Amino acid sequence: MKICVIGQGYIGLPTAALFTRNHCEVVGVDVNEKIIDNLNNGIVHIEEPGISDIIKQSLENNVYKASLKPEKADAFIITVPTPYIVENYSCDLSYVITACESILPYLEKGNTVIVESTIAPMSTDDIIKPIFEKAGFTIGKDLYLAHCPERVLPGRIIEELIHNDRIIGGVTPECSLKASEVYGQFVEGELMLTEAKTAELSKCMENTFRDVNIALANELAKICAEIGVNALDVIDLANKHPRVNLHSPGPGVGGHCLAIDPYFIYAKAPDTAKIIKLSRDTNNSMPEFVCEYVKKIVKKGKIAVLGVSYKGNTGDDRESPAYEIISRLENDYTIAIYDPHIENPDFVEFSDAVEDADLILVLCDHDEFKNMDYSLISTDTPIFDTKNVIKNSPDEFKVYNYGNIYELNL
Ligand code: SAJ
Repeated sequence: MKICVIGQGYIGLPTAALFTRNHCEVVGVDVNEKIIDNLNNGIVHIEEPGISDIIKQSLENNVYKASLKPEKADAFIITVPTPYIVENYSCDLSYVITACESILPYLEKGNTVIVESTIAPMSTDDIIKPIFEKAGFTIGKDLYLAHCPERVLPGRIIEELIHNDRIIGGVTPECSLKASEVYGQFVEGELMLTEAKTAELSKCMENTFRDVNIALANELAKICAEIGVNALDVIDLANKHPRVNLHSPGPGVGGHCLAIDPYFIYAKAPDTAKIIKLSRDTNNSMPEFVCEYVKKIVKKGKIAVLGVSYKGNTGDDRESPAYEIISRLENDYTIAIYDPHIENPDFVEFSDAVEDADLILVLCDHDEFKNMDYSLISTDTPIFDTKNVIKNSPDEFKVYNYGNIYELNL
């Protein structure tokens, strides 16, 4: 089977790599000329275990090539970004539409087209399908169209692409069958056949489920701060119930999935998606809440911010709530940022960040913060750990977290 994968990013490249390892020929298409040149020379631009070796081997075996242009193939897989439109939170399909249009000259009867990018419910039926119909194809008869969202954890992408169950949402049942034949080349998890709109909403709801649950945990943290209860103990104890799984409060929700996908649903049904919107608002309110308590701990001086990634042990700071917290504080305080996973000329080393600091503000659960070098920190400097990552601080340090910030109101 020959496959053309449009978009050679975090999902497209590993997907392309796995097809080549399973006896398929792959053309990986991207608009970025440098990425294409590098890939054709075996230089991989994403940091993900295993990919580089597979791509090098596939280049040697002549089963992979990167290109600025699509080619004729049996199946086309679209893995391009879908940002959200800031004014109305709806899903920006422009890259997906451009990608669909770019393959039109190469499409032949009997081909399968799969959109993997996360898209708002109804996008396949209302917007993507007409692109191919206008070009003369009859979906389900001579062209097979499906939405098959990815679900992977960075750092484990290869493993999860192979083993995770996969939603296959065809525009017609024939489309689902054809798309499942494509993924059957390497997926060992279950291929769950459904309609495109169900697949779209399932993907958005997976991330919405987490966002809503995190909002509940964040609301609990606020309630506990107000009424004087240890929120972290409440969560630990409630979670001993076999059917309860309270999530963890934090400084807000970042990343390119949880902080965005719920809006795709909200934008489709704004009068009805009340819990979803309120959860987004609650999570978006956390930076302000963190700053309110920072001000209760220290009125002025230097704050050492530890960690600005949206997620622990990654260098990914997309939509990170840390940046809103910093911009809310920087007028009143001197801010020194340390993040061992992000290279930024404005950031400083740990020792420089904590030296003479009036507050250490932990905004990310990188492993490095579990065991910090406390000898570099003055025992007079309070620590506010918004991710509950610090477990073994020496007794002489005052550590605030969502378990005890209510003390600041007493
Ligand atoms: N967070 C909390 N409290 C928690 C859990 C997370 O505040 O209890 C915060 C994190 O600090 C982070 C944000 O939420 O800022 C998102 O982190 P995450 O690890 O929950 O999610 P993502 O965005 O990295 O990855 C999600 C995953 N989806 C689900 O778990 C349902 C992943 O499986 C998907 O592949 C990915 O979105 C995606 O591509 O959609």
